[in-house]
Amino acid sequence: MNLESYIEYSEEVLEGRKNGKAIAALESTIISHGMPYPQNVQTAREVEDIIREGGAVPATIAILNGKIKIGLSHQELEYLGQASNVIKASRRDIPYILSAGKDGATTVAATMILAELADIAVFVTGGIGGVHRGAEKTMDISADLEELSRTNVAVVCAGAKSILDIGLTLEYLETKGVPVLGYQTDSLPAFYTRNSPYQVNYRMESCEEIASLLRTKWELGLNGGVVVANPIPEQNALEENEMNSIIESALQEAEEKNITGKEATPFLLGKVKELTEGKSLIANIALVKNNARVGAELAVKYKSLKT
Ligand code: PSU
Ligand code: MN
Repeated sequence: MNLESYIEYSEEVLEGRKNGKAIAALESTIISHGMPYPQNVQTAREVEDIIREGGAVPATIAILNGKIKIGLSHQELEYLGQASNVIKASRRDIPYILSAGKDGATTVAATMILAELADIAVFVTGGIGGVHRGAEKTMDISADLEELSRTNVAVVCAGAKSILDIGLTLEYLETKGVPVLGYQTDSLPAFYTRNSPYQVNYRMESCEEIASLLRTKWELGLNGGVVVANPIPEQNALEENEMNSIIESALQEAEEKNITGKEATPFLLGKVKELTEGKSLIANIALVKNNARVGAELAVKYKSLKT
């Protein structure tokens, strides 16, 4: 198998690896399908800087021209932020995009796969996909959950959005044996808000504790990911009742327009942004940055345990 022929590392990642630094992965669907230009590119750059300030090396992951990119240059990031023909890439899309020489922006699922290939254990994002509301009829369950069940990467996120059925998402993760950890919280955060009606499995006070759990899990051969749920900062959180009614109307419109499959999540995110008049975008940016702080620290702590 000639795995390396599929992968291109950025200079920064190669250099960091040579110097024994911790690396934190970042996804790219959030750039191409999750936020508008130019805020997407600016946020991606600022998030990378936060990872650097935290002592780790950022590796934004995407597929460009049929090559797996572990770390993007400024030009590549700029391209990804503006291009309109980038495919939202989950597990099932990777072979097509690589063999056809196309561009793909990786979801949580695909970023986990490629991070593991590149031996990166910690990955920072905004929110994970999950079981959609009404999934008992539509069977819309994000491939992110399956990936969490099998791929050895910790995903630092702000919980799951209430465009999803958070309760069913937790049930699914339980069935699949995925630990859901709360970073300094008992309640599972719901992305725009710090709390949901659901509890995390285990509250963790520090990144040391989380790093130790990761090492234990993987040393035992208990394959699969871990959800590290980090609540949005208080000052950036949105109002719960307002968000609930906005999400209800976004879901209703998606149903009326019969938006399904991979289009569902980007449509819902776009609608929420429209209906909050951009407030959701500001919150989204703040929570990703907050996750980058925790992710960098976790990457550094995990690396120091392993060596
Ligand atoms: N949830 C968010 N923001 C996002 C996504 C999910 O709050 O940007 C993106 C992530 O890339 C995630 C993907 O992996 O959407 C899930 O898509 P789907 O529901 O189609 O699996
Ligand atoms: Mn889906």
